[in-house]
Amino acid sequence: MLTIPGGMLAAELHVPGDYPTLQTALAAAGSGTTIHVAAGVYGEPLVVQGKRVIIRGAGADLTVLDGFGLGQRVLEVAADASVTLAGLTLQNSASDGDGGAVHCAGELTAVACQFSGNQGFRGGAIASTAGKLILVNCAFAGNWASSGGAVFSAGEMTLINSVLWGNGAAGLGGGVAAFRGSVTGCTLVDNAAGAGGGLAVGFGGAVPVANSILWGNTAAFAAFAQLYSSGPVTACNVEGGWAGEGNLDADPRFVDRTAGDFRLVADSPCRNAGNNAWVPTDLVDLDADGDVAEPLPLDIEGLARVAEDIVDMGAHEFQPAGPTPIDRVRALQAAVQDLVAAGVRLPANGRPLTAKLDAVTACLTAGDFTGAIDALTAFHNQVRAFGRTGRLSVETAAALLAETLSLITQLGG
Ligand SMILES: [Ca+2]
Ligand SMILES: [Ca+2]
Repeated sequence: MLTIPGGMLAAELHVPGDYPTLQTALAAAGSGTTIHVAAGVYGEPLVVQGKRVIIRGAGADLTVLDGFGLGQRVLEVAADASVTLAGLTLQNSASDGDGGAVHCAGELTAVACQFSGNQGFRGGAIASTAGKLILVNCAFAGNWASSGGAVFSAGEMTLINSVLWGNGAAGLGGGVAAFRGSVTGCTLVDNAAGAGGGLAVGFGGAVPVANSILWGNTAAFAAFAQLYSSGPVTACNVEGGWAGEGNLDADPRFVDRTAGDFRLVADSPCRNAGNNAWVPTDLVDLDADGDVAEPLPLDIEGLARVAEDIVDMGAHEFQPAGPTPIDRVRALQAAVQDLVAAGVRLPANGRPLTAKLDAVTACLTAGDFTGAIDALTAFHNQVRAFGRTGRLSVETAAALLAETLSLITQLGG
């Protein structure tokens, strides 16, 4: 039990450990409770009223809240309630009303959740009718509604780092229909609608869309196949093109679109084509470091959100391979120079070491890996000699030797 401001106790409950069902745990939970739901498939219609709760699964692949196609939605959030869903899948849920899986009149946050095969009137997966909706690192696939195939939001919606794939709506917004808020770092592919196959946003208010990919979406109104919006669209890859700073119209080159793998290949035009000014803040503290004001640190896979200094378009950041051999030699040079600058007394200001590293760089630049390995071996022996004679401390020599041997291994030595 942790004490939180106001003297309340933030309790932790476990299902099925403490309570056999989610319903009974929710009924017993005080405001501020986190309910941990073990791996498994759960089929109970849930209602949350008058409290703030966190429902945390074991991971979206493991903990499933299933509607079993019975025509009852999985979760109802009352106007006086706030619910956070994390690490869950909500699937096969349906309702004649708004929100096939979740209807929210209060506040809803979903982090690292999947929503699939849900169906509702407005919002096949989620309808937020008045309150606040925050969606981070979520995936929506195969949801259907009259408008807002996956998500319908009449209130404030913040949609971040999420994938919307193969959702559909008869009217507006095959992926999402939203009145207010923002969309950043999302991938919307192969959704379909009457208008706004991927997104339909704004309706008079401006909903900025940034750092996102809208590709392969379709609509009866072909001019609005990807997007139906009067708001700013910045640093997005939109099939067919869209006006706005930094926008592209180029095949995004996903790893495997037909399999729903929307990671970028190395030569994707979306790599390093986003705008860092649009990276949102870490509202939900994805990295659990207590800092919610920092720029979002992670992408939808939990990898670095900004790699290679510039954010990518879409929910997935391309992760470069490790440093090149030349980068590693430069780092060794810098380490030697730092030692000299710090007053470590080496002959000729460390020239016996740096000259050997210069030879390594020359060989690498010429493509001579055998020569590079020989020069690295010479550097290795010189470091070891300086370690033996006490010119380098044991720790410093060991660190340099370890990096040198690792680099020799990288070069095939
Ligand atoms: Ca990048
Ligand atoms: Ca954080």
